[in-house]
Amino acid sequence: MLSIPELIKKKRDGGALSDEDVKTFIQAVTNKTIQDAQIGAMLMAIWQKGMINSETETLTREMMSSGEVLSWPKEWAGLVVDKHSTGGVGDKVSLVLAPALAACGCKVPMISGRGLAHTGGTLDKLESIPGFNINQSAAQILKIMTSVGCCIVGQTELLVPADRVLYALRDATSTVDSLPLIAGSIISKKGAESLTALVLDVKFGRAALYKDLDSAKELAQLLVSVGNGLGMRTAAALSCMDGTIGRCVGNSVEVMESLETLKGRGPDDLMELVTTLGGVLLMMTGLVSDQSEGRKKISDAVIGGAALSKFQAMMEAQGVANETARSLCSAHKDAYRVLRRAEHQLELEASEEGVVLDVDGLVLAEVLHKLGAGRSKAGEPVNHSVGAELLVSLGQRVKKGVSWLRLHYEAPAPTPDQISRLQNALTLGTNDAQTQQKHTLVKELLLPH
Ligand code: IUR
Repeated sequence: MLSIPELIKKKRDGGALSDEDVKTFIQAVTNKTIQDAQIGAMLMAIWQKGMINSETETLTREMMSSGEVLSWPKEWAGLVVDKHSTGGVGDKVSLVLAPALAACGCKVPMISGRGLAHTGGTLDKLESIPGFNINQSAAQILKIMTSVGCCIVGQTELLVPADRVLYALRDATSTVDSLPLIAGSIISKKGAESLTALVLDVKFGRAALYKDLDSAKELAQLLVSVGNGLGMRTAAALSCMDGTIGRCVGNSVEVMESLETLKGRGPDDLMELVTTLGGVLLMMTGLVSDQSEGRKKISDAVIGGAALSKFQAMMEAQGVANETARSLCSAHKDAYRVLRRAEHQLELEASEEGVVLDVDGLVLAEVLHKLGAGRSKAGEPVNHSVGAELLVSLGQRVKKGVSWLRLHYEAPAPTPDQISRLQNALTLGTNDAQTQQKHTLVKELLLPH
């Protein structure tokens, strides 16, 4: 058996790790017999030299079985589903889709992640709700799945522990955008959920990890192949991530927008992703006969309030006080007072009159990350109240001086340079014709045969 330094050297020099090598590395990560510096070195070697498909599959299997693999009552056969995204800006799809799928009769044991690089993480968003506990044991997950039908939890010491360690260190070592590491991370969590069907939202564009459609497609194909290899029916959507999904970016403000969506007042782009991805999953379970029936069923669950009831029940089952959960889900205008609001707000104004042609989601995400919405060291806390709300829509004509962005911040305050970067994230033009055609985010679906 090779030692850890020998394994790092083998990968660093471009060799393919054997099944035994991968097992040795993942076991050392899980048992904490390896130094963080050695893990970082191996991650960088994998980032630089890549992995052949069979190595990636072994990595994924070993990560999956580094902890418990969940099992379900046999009556749920065919109904256990999930979706996972490669990371976006303002990407709150999981918060709406998990309860919507549960309302349609599916079981959704979603193991999510924290923010990675500039992208937001579902777990960080949920933790802005006072009391929400993302750490749940396998027995508690089964209980919540039985009573509610969905839960959103994190990796723990017992559940995909290898991903918990690698995920945090990838963020800290700039090794997030590696095909085998992404596949290992996402598919190991989904494998541990013992799913019937999985849909992946693979992002491309300015604010995505992979900017061009071709590289994103390569990632989507790898994820689909590793997912199918682990026995899940796996599909993928390629969706554009140039701007923001919806109007809110940041942890607390995204929870508010998710709740607005669950109350039937969601933005079109978010609803497009929720209904498309959900429609594919419902079709894969056989609960509906085609995608359009699936989309309609998901949309009805969101618009009609059934998904909101599931979200409320999920919050209560995951530790949120009944009164808090009820208040967040009520129609009352003060519903969101239980979420902490940042001490300071700053509205940025349009510097000229024009039509909104573009908002750069990457710039927004990077500035918010620096203001505390994301972390630059593993384990660092995030400031849930930091965020931004877009006050204009694409194609809207705005007058000079109109507020287009509301920034929520505490310490540190935005620097003049950050404010000017934000101002430059807005592109105004004179030509409405350029924005006349309605954009759809999902460009391509890779469906199982
Ligand atoms: N989500 C994950 O769980 N893991 C990853 O590597 C990415 C998104 I990128």
